[in-house]
Parts: sequence; C-alpha cells; structure tokens
Amino acid sequence: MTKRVAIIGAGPSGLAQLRAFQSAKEQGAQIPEVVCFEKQSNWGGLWNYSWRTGLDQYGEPVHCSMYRYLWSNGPKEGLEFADYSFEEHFGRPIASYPPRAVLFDYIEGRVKKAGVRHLIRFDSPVRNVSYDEDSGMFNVTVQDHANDVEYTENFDYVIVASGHFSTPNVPEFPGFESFNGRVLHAHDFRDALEYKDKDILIIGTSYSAEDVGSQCWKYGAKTITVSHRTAPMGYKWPDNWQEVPLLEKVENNTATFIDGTQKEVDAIILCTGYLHHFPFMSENLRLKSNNRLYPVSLYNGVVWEHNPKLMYLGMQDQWFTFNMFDAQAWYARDVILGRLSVPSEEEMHADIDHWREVEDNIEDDYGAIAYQGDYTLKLMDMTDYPPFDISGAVQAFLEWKKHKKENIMTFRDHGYKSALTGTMAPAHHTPWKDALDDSLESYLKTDA
Ligand code: FAD
Ligand code: NA7
Repeated sequence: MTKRVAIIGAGPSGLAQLRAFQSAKEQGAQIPEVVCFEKQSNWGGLWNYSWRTGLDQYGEPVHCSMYRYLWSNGPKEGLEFADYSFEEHFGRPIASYPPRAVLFDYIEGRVKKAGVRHLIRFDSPVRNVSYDEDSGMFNVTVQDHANDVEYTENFDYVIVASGHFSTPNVPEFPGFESFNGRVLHAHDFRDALEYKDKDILIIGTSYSAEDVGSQCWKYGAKTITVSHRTAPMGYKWPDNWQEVPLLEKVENNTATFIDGTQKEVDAIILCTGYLHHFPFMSENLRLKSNNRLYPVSLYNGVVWEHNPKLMYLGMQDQWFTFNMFDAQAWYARDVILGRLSVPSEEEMHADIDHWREVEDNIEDDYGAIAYQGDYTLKLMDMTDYPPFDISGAVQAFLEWKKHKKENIMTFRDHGYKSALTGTMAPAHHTPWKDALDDSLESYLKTDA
C-alpha cells in the first residue's frame, strides 16, 4: 500500500518538503502520497502578508507576523534556493535586500514551476495529531473551513512545518493596565505610519526590535527608545534613537527604567520574541523548545528522537532560512523513502546532545553563522540537494554583519555575490531609507 505523508503548513518549510518529493518523482522515484494542510487560504507562510491581527475570518489566530514595508533583514544571497536562483526567477540580477512582496514572488515561483499546489488543502488547520501504537500510524484531525466539517485521516509520517514566529511571547510590566496609549506585540505591528510623530518605546533587542524600530524611524516617528533586558544592541543609531535599561513600570504615559531614568511615550511595542507553540500535537509528540540553533529532541535538527516517523522542519533560530529548510526537507524525504536510516534513540540522543553542547560554546554571531552553515552542509551532503558554495553564503552573512556595524540605516544599500551564480548583486535604484514604496513593481523598476 502507498505510504501517506502529512505536511502541516505551506510556508517556506512545508513548500520545501513538497518540492523535495516532487524533485524525486521527476527523477523517477516512487513517492508516497503527500497531503499538505494549510490553515490560511494561500501559501507562503509568514511571507503571505495579512492586514488582519488577532483572529482571522474563521476565528483562527492570525499567523502573520510580518508588516508593511518589511524588507529582507539579511542578504538574499544567504537564503537562495540551490535549485532555483534569483536570476532564474527574475530573469536578471536584482539587489540584495528585497522587500517582502519580492521574496513572496520568488518563493511562489519555484513551487508554481514544480506544480505542487494541488497537494495542499487550504483553509484547513490541523487540530490534533496523535500516534496509534497498534496501527503504527498517526491520526490527523483537520478542520475544513470551506465545508465547515472536521475529519480525521491516517498517515504513516507527519512533518510539522507550522513555523515558530507566530505565537507572541508577551511579558507584562507594572502599569500596563493603565497606560494611556497602545501596548502591542510585534506580531500585531502592521504599518509604521501609525507611529509617525510619536514617541515609541520598544522592549527587546533582537531582529524585531531593530527592524520595527527602523521602520518607525524611516516613516517619521518622533523618537525611538529601546529598552533591553540583557544588553543594548549597540549600533550607531540616529540622533532620535536611544537605548535604555529594562522598563520598570509605566504610569500614565511615563515609562520608568530600572536606572531611574524616565521617558514620556505614546506607544509600547513588545519585540519580545515568539513561543514554539504546537497545541495541535499530542503531549508525547510535542516539541518544547526555546528559540535556539539546535532544539531539543530533533535528530539532525529534524527527526523526533522518540518516534522517527515524526519530523519537524524549520524549528531552529534562523540565520540560514530557505536553503536550510530545503536541506532539511531533502533529508526528511530521504529518511521517508528509506534512502537514509536513523540510528537507535540512544544514539540520536547522544548526537543531539553533542550539537547542543557545541552550540552552548559558540562565542558570538560569527560563530553562530558558521555553526548553522556547518549544520546545513551536513544535511546537504547526505542528499541530492544541488550542492552550492555554502561558504559563499556564509561570506554574505559576514559582510552583512560588518555593514550593519558600519551603519545600521544603510546596510541594505549594499550588494553581495550569489553563492549559486557568482553574480554580484547590483545596487538598488534608491537607498533603503528613501524607498518608501515596498511594492514588487517599485523594487523591480530599472530606473529610480
Ligand atoms: P512560516 O513561514 O511561519 O509558515 C508556517 C505555515 O504553517 C503558515 O502558512 C501557517 O499558516 C501554517 N500553519 C500553522 N499552524 C497550522 C496548523 N495547525 N494547521 C495548518 N497549517 C498551519 N527570514 C528570512 O530569511 N529573511 C527575513 O527577512 C525574515 N524576516 C522575518 C521577519 C519577521 C517579522 C518574522 C516573524 C520572520 C522573518 N524571517 C525571515 C524568518 C521566517 O521564519 C522564515 O523566513 C520562514 O517564513 C519560516 O518558514 P516556515 O515555513 O518554517 O514557517
Ligand atoms: P528573538 O530573536 O527571539 O528575540 C527576543 C528578544 O526579546 C530578545 O532581545 C530578548 O531579550 C527579548 N525578551 C524576551 N522576553 C523579554 C522580557 N520578559 N523582557 C525584556 N526583553 C525580553 O525574537 P525576534 O522577534 O526579535 O526575532 C524573531 C524572528 O523574527 C527573527 O528570525 C527575525 O528574522 C524576525 P534577551 O536578549 O533574551 O534579554
């Protein structure tokens, strides 16, 4: 009987899995029946922008954490699909930091070419996944919103690709309940123009803090104050941007920080990260991780050590993204096809421990990038994922870090060399800070 594989989520990771199977089929392999369940009405995951916040039209939590005017926060040369270059998609070289709509177009181009859309059931959130020891199969319960019915089907394998930057981590600070302005999490941030001429307070110091703050600065916020728990980001910020210690309390519109300093603010944006949240997985199958490079329980960062018929994609904190998800998807495919085997649970556990120990000793961001590059390369070497010069992608990341240090508001004006084609990206027609229109049409214009 044909084996059945369920993929949960049609974002970059789930789509990588569909493409991996399609690629094997194209080369004559017998592949299992693959069904991808996607709770939204379209593919693309976080790159599928929604204006909605809170609940969607069906009462489901809105998945989107992206916002208008979002441009890639890392160089595209670090994430390029090895089987589908930017040049192939756009028909010419493009600049290195595309806005969201451009990356969505690129993601979509590959899977349109692969012809896998019919394998996805849209508007179909997975409600429950459990494992039946007797049959050796998973029961997957799904809500079909289009027909307003719930049903359960059996699968031999389950691949969870539902992302982990969608359920916000929302700490509370004293006085929030009486703050005379808006308190929101970055997950619900959509349009920086809302904060034009406003004094905003951001909590957190990672990517969301840096980028949400930068968007607000670019679109005319009066001042940006960023409060840190561990350490300031330390970039050379514009004059109306300051970094302060952790927020202690808020009274009316006055924010007081733990060093006693104060600031009047109009809005507070919590850029405090996300939770790995899989309420649809049975307790014994549920990944419980914080945001790190090597999550617990996943052999080769993918295979659930307690039941290798369950896999998770894209659960790492991410420097590499699309090409790492691809490497994982090709690996997962080959485990399912029986081309690769996994060792005993004990051996898997020891291997996971080893990688986590190495991660714990990483000294800085450069070390973290190299580590994730090594991890991705390890997976790539095991399959027929098209080999590419991964050190070239690492190099693009290293230059990116350097450019951010030089000037955080101009790093997106630089270009890098493709690790696939060797082509140097052209400069964009307009500096990032002056490019207010983030549409695909505007970005792809060849004149300013
Ligand atoms: P997601 O993109 O989150 O996709 C998961 C999919 O699963 C979604 O379509 C969702 O609807 C679906 N799903 C969830 N639960 C269920 C369920 N129960 N049933 C069915 N379907 C379900 N990466 C970069 O490379 N460059 C960037 O510039 C960049 N910027 C980012 C900016 C923000 C604000 C955020 C939050 C992330 C950013 N990322 C960026 C990282 C991002 O995580 C990856 O690019 C990528 O989207 C991850 O793909 P994924 O498929 O693993 O998860
Ligand atoms: P991250 O990278 O997980 O960072 C979370 C940040 O939130 C980090 O600076 C934390 O500070 C901070 N944090 C978390 N809890 C608190 C509390 N209670 N108080 C103060 N500060 C807190 O999430 P991001 O949203 O920035 O990035 C996620 C993805 O989105 C990323 O891949 C990007 O591409 C876009 P800490 O350093 O732990 O003190």
